Amino acid sequence: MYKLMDQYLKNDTFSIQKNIVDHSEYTLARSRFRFDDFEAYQATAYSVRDRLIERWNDTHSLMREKDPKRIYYLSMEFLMGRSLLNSIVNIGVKGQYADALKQLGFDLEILVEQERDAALGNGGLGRLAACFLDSLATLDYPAWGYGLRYEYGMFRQTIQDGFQLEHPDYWLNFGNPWEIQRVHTTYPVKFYGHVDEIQENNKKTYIWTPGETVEAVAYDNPIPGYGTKNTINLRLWAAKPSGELELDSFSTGDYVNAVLSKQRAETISSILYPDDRTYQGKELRLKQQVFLVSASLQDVVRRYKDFHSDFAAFPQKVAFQLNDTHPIIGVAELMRILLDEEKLDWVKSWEITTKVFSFTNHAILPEALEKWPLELLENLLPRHLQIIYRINFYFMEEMKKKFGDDLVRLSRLSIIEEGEKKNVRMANLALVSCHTVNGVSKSHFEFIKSSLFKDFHDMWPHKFQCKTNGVTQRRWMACSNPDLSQLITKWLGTEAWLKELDLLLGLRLHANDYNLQEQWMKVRRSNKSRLAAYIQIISGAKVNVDAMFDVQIKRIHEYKRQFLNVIGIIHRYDCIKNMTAEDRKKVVPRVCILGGKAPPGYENAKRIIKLIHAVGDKLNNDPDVGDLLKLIFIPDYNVSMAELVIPASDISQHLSTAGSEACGTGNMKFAMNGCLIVGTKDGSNVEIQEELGSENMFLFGPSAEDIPELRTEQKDFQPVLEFRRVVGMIRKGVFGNAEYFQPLCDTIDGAGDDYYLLGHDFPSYLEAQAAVDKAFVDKKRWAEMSILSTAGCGQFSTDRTIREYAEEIWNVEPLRHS
Ligand code: 26Y
Repeated sequence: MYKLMDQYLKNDTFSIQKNIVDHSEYTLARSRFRFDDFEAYQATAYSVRDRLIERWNDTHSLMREKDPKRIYYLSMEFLMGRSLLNSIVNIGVKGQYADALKQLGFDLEILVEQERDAALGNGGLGRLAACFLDSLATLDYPAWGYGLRYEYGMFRQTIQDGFQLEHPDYWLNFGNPWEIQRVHTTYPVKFYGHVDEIQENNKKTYIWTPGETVEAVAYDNPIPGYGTKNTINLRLWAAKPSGELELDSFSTGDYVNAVLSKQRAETISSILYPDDRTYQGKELRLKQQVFLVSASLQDVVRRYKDFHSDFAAFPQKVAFQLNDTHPIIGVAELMRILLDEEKLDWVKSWEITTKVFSFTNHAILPEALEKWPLELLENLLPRHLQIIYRINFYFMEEMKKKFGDDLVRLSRLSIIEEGEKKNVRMANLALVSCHTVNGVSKSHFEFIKSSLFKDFHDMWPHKFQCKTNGVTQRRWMACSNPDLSQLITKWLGTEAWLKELDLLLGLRLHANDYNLQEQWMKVRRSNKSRLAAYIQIISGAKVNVDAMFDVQIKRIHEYKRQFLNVIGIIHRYDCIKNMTAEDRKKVVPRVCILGGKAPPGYENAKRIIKLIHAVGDKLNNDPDVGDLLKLIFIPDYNVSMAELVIPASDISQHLSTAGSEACGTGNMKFAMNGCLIVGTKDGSNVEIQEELGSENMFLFGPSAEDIPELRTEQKDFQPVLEFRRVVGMIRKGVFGNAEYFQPLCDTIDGAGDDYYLLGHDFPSYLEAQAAVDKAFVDKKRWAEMSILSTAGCGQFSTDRTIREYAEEIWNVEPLRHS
């Protein structure tokens, strides 16, 4: 291996541009950036990649030999983060690489940080897809992920004067050693044009003549499992212009326009859409969805046909999981392929289609459900719209038989939303055509059954399942918290927990053991020092490592209530200011750390970021406060940042108003790493509490069932004095920018109805925070709680989630290498 890397290091093809200015803010900030390190990272990555390709080839051969049922995970987002460390941990060569690099004069830890994050996702939904791939590979499932190779992933966030600025994420600029371009694996994806109906052998046949064809080219990313040879594939599609276009224009002599349309075609896969929760009908986004599913389905059908002469066995060989409704247009696309290209009849095509698709819902807000204007579909996908109409026609006929003239119900069920402007409801299409729909936590499952999709659940309860999310312990413990992982292995006497997370339960036996507690807290402290050093580099602030690190990192959103956190911080500040010197001695010092990106068009989320900075400026520089309270915002939150912050957190906050977070997976990552949770009775917080016990968590506030009534009572509600005082301070300009913060303050008092119930939950939030302070002082008890938190997390591995999907939804078996 030493030789291999040495050879790569000397090889000219891997030398890179020397005048790099902005490789990565993070590495620059750490002041560790050396060109040598970057080259060494690349050499290492290529050498690891060679090993991955070998395993990938073996896996592929085995699949071809055995032809098992395969699972295809279709997702518009895969938030992969970095690959180097994860790959060498999974294939079991981390130690060897670290040694070899040392001999060459490099430090693996530093090289790892040279890699740019593959940020092809917004947040939870995309990261879940990435964790799923890790578990699918580890559990030996014959699986592939399909997604888009966005040239610009999630925007890069910088902060200027406390305001968020968005910059394009040029993550591919320095090459991507983890992908293999398959120049010969391309498929045409068609858009626009018209459909002709012709008679062929006494049968109506539909011929779609597209107005635009874009070629999809495959890029493969090998995903190695942990402790197995199984290496699955993440195939990402990039758009390249189709040759046909050029020919057309060539014949009309319009060379310049040919080149321009070539450029337009390439924009399809150029940018990841930020999730701004309320749905926006953007044509390009729909084109991206079609592009993903059409290329993927053509690829799957081709692979199937290599082994089978007809489609009878298709449902026994193929399962598609749709990550939310984003790829649901795939239903119409598969129907089109079967009807128009494979010449199957409607009944057969529909039977096959409804047996292969299942979908996961991740939404709570009805307004986040995608619906596309009928006109848009008619123009962009004329043949698909015909198919959707026909699906809806048969569905409505069936419903009429069932519900007679209950027109209100029929109109709710219909895939087509009537009205002045008609829409196609993608969730309804999914519910009609998928054999299974699943929620992502117990509470979310109850919600979709009783509210979001009630009509469908009343009719087809058998279609509904609950699959609580998880996270992979390989990335979120073994890679990001190696010292704690080693300690766990030492005390459990095995590293089998990396594949069977339930084994963490064994830590309960030792939670009270002084030796474990001491070692545990020592590791946690050294993780905190690492984070403190980073904070000093980015902000200049020196934080006290023995203070409580109180963290909230996630996308910035009103429903996630970072604002409640800030109001709590201001209140704490205000209390400290008004204390006697004697009382100040009793205050438990805290470093409050926030991080997250606001969707670019979401003004109130951006105001929250500015407020965090404004409050931080004030209290961080107040000599009365000193080390008792600090507020730090970490810019450009992403997967790698989470890997640094999570192992260093004492408490983390998960404050969404009950009934608004579908699941939440950040909380699982924190809890696994021994960080205690302050949270509401929402999403997976509730399930985590069931496992850890309420004595090891700080849950507060109402349950989801109480929320509708509380909302109706809001008109007459008067928040407590402390809450009003804080809001008054913001309004009065104590933190400057009084005018800019007014609209934010209006959402919680005065003009606003405090939809997210910050005022209502504030007293119980303060109680929870007071309980945290009290607990933190008792070091022994805190260490025990922290160990018990990790011990109780066995359920929250995606290994458990994936097994449930495999057994209860996909009906697929592992395929083990001999
Ligand atoms: C329509 C579009 C622009 C869009 C794009 C992304 C809409 C939604 C999303 C992303 C949603 C998402 O990330 N949902 C989160 O899924 C996680 C995994 O299930 C949950 O843990 C989390 O609660 C939920 O907010």
